[in-house]
Amino acid sequence: MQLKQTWRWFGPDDPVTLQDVLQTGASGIVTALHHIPHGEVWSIKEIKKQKSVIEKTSLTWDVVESIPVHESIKTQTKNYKQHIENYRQTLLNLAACNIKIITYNFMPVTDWTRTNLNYVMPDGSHALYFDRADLALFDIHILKRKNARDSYSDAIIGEAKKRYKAYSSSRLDKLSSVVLSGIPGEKKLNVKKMKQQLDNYKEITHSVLKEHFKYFLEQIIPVCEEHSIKLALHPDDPPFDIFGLPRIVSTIKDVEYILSSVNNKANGFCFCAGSFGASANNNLIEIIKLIDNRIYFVHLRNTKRDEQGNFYEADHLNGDTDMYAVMKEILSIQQTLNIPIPFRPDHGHAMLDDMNKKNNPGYSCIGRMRGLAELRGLMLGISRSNDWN
Ligand code: DNO
Repeated sequence: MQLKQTWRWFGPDDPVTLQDVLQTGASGIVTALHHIPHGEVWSIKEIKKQKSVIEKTSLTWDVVESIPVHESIKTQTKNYKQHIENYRQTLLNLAACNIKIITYNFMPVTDWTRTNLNYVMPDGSHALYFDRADLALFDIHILKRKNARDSYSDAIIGEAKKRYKAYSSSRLDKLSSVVLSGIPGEKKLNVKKMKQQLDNYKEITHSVLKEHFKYFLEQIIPVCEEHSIKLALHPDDPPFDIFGLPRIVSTIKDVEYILSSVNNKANGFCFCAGSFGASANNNLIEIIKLIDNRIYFVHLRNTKRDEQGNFYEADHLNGDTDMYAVMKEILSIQQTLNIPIPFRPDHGHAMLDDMNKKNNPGYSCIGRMRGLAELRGLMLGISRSNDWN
């Protein structure tokens, strides 16, 4: 059996329409109710509304990405118990609408973070890029985080200072807006708000955050078990601490801890090749083998790193990750199951006609469609040669 081909759609305002999605070859949709503020309950009415828009085509809403975890839950402050209760209610409402694969993450303050959304590739297409010196520049000179220098090597601090002097003010503004850009369609952070949020983490070490995460899981797992909901935890992107904040879903050790801390089938993962793959220390095949049949959703994306730990998002089959090996490993898990695991091409370059349109960064149509087409071919080739059709 093959994996199910899905596509992330940001809702009715997404420049890529559902009709476009049909032409990519995907048959499933991955989406969320982005208009609902973090922490509030998704009502059955709102869920059904989005679902019926999707089902007017032949597509189905297979995966939620994401129900955001409210910051108060991560820091266990203010009304976090109410927010956990709201989360449980949202899970129940989704289950009532028969949507049962839920992606989420536990990254403090920022979700995925990049420093350039238009890195020009040799073929002229645009990719997303993460550059440590640019991040340090933002952190030390724009955000002016206390003790920020402790997070970087002297070489990076020196480079950041040099660039801070050299960049024009519009380039500095652009850098801030990229670092703070967050999820399309959702509220953006600004420097002031980010500072306030960072303050809430003063006492929160890795082990405290792990305890808070475990507590959160313990509160929601019973609902998931009862309603056959599969939680698909997305790893940290990038998979290391940034802004002095603890990140706890970055390495194989983290994965091991999470799987065993609440050892329940509902506690599963979204295996994101791009996020784990951005660290040279991660062996993706070992991570896949460890999570095994608790992989409920898959993001396939490739990255190319340099020695400083900077990386750009490469073509799906052409980066540091051996996508053939990753696909083969996931497909072999698939053969032990009787329902297809959904996967989506994660990100894609802005290319060809994408470049004349407004796009959500990383989520243009043609670039992702190229990724999906390549991955689909790879999947078919592996399946056929192993008689796994
Ligand atoms: C980026 C995405 C992430 C992901 C969330 C999941 O493109 O992969 O933003 O959706 O982290 O909760």
